[in-house]
Amino acid sequence: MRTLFISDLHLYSGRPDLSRALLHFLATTAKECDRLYILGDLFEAWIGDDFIPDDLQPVVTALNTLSQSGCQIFFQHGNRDFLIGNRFAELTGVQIMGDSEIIQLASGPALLMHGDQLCTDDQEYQALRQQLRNPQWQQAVLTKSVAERLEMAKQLRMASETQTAGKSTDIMDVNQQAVMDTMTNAECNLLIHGHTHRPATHLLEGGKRRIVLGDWDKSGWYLDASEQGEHLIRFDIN
Ligand code: LP5
Repeated sequence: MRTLFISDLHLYSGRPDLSRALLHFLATTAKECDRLYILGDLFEAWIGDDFIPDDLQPVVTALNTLSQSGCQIFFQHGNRDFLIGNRFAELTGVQIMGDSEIIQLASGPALLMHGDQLCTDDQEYQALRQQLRNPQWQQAVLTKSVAERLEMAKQLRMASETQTAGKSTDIMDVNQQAVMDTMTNAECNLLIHGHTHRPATHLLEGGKRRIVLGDWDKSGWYLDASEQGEHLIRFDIN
């Protein structure tokens, strides 16, 4: 069985090259796999399934085509697209997973997360996350007009850009103790996540491994998992 993982594509109208790269990836590499896991931040900012920008429609169609062809596609929310919901799932054929899920790979169980939950030193972010992930808050937000939600997303992005510029890179990385505790509680020796945009394979104490997916920018990244092991692959976006 071949399983692929991607995350942090941050698709939006300003980067049509990233959408093109994903369409190519879905029609070629992903077409050959059995399962595709998207571990969050597929989109730069998702304000609700009732607003799908025209230039992102081909992505929706391509996901649907791939899932119809027999590849199972799974999606985990990221900190940019936590409002993706059931309508998106229906349109694309993707299955929405929980924020922390264990799956079986040939090498054993693997814990999948977006990764933002593990940045526990970033207390301002964790406080914001609690609010943004609150179901009552989300329901109230989704009753607002598209224009209001676009404005809220803009304000949030501006606040985040200002704040992250003043934070140390250590604070914005995962907390090592949180990683070890989370893996131990899940009884998994392999953790796969994105969010930090620091692609790498980390060998940890006790034979544990943490694989970090890369964001798509000048390069794209995917993890290829099969009976031959797990391989983090980089490719040129163009
Ligand atoms: O996203 P990134 O990688 O730049 O930074 C993240 C953390 N920031 C976020 C915020 C997102 O970028 C905002 C995304 C908005 C898109 C979806 C909106 C849909 C809902 C709204 C309307 C429908 O996740 C950043 C982390 C960083 O990762 C590293 O882990 O540090 O966290 C912050 O910067 C949080 C700040 O420290 C605290 C921000 C306080 C914000 C106050 C809100 C003001 C405006 C409110 C308007 C609703």
